[in-house]
Amino acid sequence: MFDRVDHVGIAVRNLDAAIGFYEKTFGVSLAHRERVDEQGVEEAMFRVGESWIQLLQPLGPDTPVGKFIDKRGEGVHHVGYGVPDLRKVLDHLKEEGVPLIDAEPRRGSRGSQVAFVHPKGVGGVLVELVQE
Ligand code: V0V
Ligand code: CO
Repeated sequence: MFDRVDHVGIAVRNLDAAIGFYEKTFGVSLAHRERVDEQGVEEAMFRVGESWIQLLQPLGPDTPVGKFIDKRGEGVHHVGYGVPDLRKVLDHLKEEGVPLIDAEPRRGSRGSQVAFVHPKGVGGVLVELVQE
C-alpha cells in the first residue's frame, strides 16, 4: 500500500532560521517553499534521496502546527507515506476501523492529494498519505 516515505514533517517556530540551519549544517539546498493556507502552514522542502524533509512554520497559534508547538515544542510532527492510490488506502483504513482526520483526499503542497490519519489510531504518530 505504501511505496515510500514521501516526507517527514518537522514543526519549527522560525522557518528562515530553520532553513539556514539545514543549509549550513546539513548541506542540503532548498528545493521548494510554499504557503498552504488550508493547512495553516508555510513549508520548506529539502530533497533527501527519494524523500523530502518538510519544515513547517505555523501561520498562527490556532492551526495544527501552532497548537502542536504550544503543547509539545518544536520537533517531528508527522510522517508522510507515498501511496499510488489514495482512495484505495482510505477505504482499506476505514474497513480496519482506523480513525481518519480526512475521509476524503484534499489538497497538499506541490499539487499533491493528501489525507491525514489520526495519531490516536497510530500509537501517537500523525500519518499523512500522499499521492503525487
Ligand atoms: C496533536 N497531537 C498529536 C499531533 N498533534 N500527536 C502526534 N502528532 C501530532 N502531530 C495530539 C495532542 O498531543 C493531543 O493528545 C491530541 O492529539 C489532540 O491535540 P489538540 O492539540 O487538541 O489538537 P486537535 O485535536 O485540534 O488536532 C490534532 C489533529 C490536527 C492531529 C487532529 O493537528 C490535524 O487535523 N492535523 C492534520 C493536519 C495537519 O497537521 N496539517 C499541518 C501539516 P492528548 O493530549 O489528547 O494525548 S500540512 C502538510 O503536511 C502539508 C501541506 C503537506 O505535506 O502537503
Ligand atoms: Co506533510
